[in-house]
Amino acid sequence: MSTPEHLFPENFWWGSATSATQCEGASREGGRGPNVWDFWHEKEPGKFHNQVGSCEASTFYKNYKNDIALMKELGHNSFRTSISWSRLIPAGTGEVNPEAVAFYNNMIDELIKQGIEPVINLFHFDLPVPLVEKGGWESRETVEAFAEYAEKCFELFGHKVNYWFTQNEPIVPVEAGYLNVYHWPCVVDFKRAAQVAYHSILANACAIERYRKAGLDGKIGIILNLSPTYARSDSPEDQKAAHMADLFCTRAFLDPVTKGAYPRELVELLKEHDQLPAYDKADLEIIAANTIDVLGFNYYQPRRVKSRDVAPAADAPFVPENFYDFYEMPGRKMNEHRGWEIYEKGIYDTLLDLRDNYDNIEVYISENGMGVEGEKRFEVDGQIQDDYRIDFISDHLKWIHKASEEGSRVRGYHLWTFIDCWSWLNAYKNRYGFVSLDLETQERTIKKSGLWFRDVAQQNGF
Ligand code: BGP
Repeated sequence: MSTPEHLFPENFWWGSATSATQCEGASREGGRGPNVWDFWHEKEPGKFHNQVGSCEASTFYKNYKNDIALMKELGHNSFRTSISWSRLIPAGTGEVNPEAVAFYNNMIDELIKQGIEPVINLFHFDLPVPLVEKGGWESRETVEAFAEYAEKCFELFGHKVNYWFTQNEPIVPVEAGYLNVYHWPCVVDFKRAAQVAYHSILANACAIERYRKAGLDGKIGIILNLSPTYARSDSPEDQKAAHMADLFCTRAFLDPVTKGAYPRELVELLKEHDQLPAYDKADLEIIAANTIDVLGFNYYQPRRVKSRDVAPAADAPFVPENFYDFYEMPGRKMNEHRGWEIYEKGIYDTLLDLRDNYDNIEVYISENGMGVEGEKRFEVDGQIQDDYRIDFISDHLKWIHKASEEGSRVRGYHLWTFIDCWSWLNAYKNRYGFVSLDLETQERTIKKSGLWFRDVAQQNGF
């Protein structure tokens, strides 16, 4: 093999990511309690693509051994999944389910046995129903419940897991649930959204505090979906719009977890508009004292904005989009299946932002990927020829490599996802995996991109 043109730092993580609800299945087995997705699917199946819920997902709960062997075959040295809160503690608080303890122990042991670093996340949009019924993340009680759940996970698995993440994309339950009406509870209410956002950030800090108290010597962080914000033009109005979008969508999450405090400007703005969430001084101290060791950075698309053409009416409800409008750049490259722009350089711009403005925090790409509908049409001799995915990944890796050469402490790349998995409202519409899944038979078949990635991992570059 020739030396790769893009050689990555030693011990770079090559792998993929998924989450419990999206891959495990067996949602009514092994003593698992229902989570918000089970509850919502039962109520309104029509909201989900082809009415398919996560009940069976991609059967990782039963097939984890074979799936981990497959990961090994594809050169993975690391893999991220989450623990299902409602599997481990079905009522959200209190009693621990022994079958879940056995499953997660076996799964983690199997990864270690195969030489794959287990990267474990604690919360990926999947609140247990008893907590949903008590107000979900709007309630301070959920923060406490989460801290207890996290502590239990550290106690059970902390001696063998070196990398922990508290949450995946905390902005999603906030935006999708309380502003944009596409996750439960589907309301538009900024003040409630702000409460949920604040409680998620506080819960992250409380879990970190418990981790450090446990005296474990691994690393702990959070996973954020950071979309770099680009203004339509250099005009002061467009620049201001970009600044505001960045403040609400990025800095409102990134600053408290890395610097221990919210941007002053955001606090003042919410105060002025009477939108501050309820908070407690002692809790702010917990946030200040418990910042992350490592950041997971999910990257799919940039955020492009412009100034609003029309100012919001004086009595319009307070929402972030009162301060900016989204902008579709002419000629942009799109993944039409998902409706997301593809802009590879965005990953580099964010890595440099982290290098320059966030103390060059250790970071890894915890998700990046391309969902495609109807991949079957690309099948030749039983294998999906997903050259578009190979191009997508290598185009992003080039920018990651450049950022690394320029001093970013980027330490890994995980594709979303390993085996095609269930995706929230889109269920199985778009396929993201290195490995395709036959929904009838559950048969797994490696795609062309999986084999290509194995070579990249083996050469530590391409
Ligand atoms: C991220 C989530 C994942 C995954 C991915 C793809 O935001 O962390 O859970 O689903 O996006 O998005 P989607 O499934 O909506 O196509």
